[in-house]
Amino acid sequence: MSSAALGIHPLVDALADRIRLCWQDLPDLQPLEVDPQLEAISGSLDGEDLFIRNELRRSRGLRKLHLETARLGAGLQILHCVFFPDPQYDLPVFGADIVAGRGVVSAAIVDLSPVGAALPAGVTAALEALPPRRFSQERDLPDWGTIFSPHVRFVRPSDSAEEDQFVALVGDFLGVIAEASRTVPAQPIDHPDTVMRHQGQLSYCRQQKRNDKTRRVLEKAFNPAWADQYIEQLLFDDPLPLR
Ligand code: BLA
Repeated sequence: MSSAALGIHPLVDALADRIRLCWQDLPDLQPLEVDPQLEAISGSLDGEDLFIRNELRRSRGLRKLHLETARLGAGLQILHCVFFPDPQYDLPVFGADIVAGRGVVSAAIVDLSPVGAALPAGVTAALEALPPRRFSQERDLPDWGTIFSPHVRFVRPSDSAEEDQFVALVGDFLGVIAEASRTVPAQPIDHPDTVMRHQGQLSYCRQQKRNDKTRRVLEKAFNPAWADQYIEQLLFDDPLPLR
């Protein structure tokens, strides 16, 4: 069956394809095991079926590449993607989230988020050199959104041209992190900068877990204990302790 027939919003589909394509550009791309119970999940919410698919990889400097696509009945589609850096590398967190309902995308967000005081200088320079991309409707960040960089884009794409722009924008950001991860040196595990980036990533995960909207969907579709475990272990798991 086609994606349209399955009720997948074309933006969710196009963006998932673009992200999978960009994975191929990452240095030393490797598989990362997904708990078989979490690879394809079914639940139900308000009498509608919920399907979730999880794909994981890792690559040089990035401890976990996660792409989640979810569909709830005919009404709600979600794309969630986070690349978590290995704290030994001076790399930002890549994050993207799209929430679409009944043919309309209500939220489309993408960022390269710092895990230190600011983004690495090379990443900032690369972001500043990107082509301008305009959207007619910008959205305000929630109060937990202090983790995002000054380059974050949070928009409601108003038509298919703006949806295409958003896919291109995500491609731009993925190109920046791919290039940075090819060239960034590894630092020792006990280096003060590694320790700081580890702390920064813990804080990124802590703030993301304050997004009640994600939790509410998962709690209603499954149950609070399941949602909690899913958020803690798959969506925003903490980086391993530095011994
Ligand atoms: C918003 N996220 C939302 C919304 C829903 C979800 C229903 C509200 C839509 C809206 O405000 O229009 C739901 N998102 C989910 C679910 C998953 C998910 C169930 O990812 C399951 C995996 N969220 C992220 C990441 C970012 C993110 C990585 O997971 C950013 C990099 C951002 N989502 C984000 C933001 C909002 C949002 C900023 C708006 C929150 C608000 O306005 O309060």
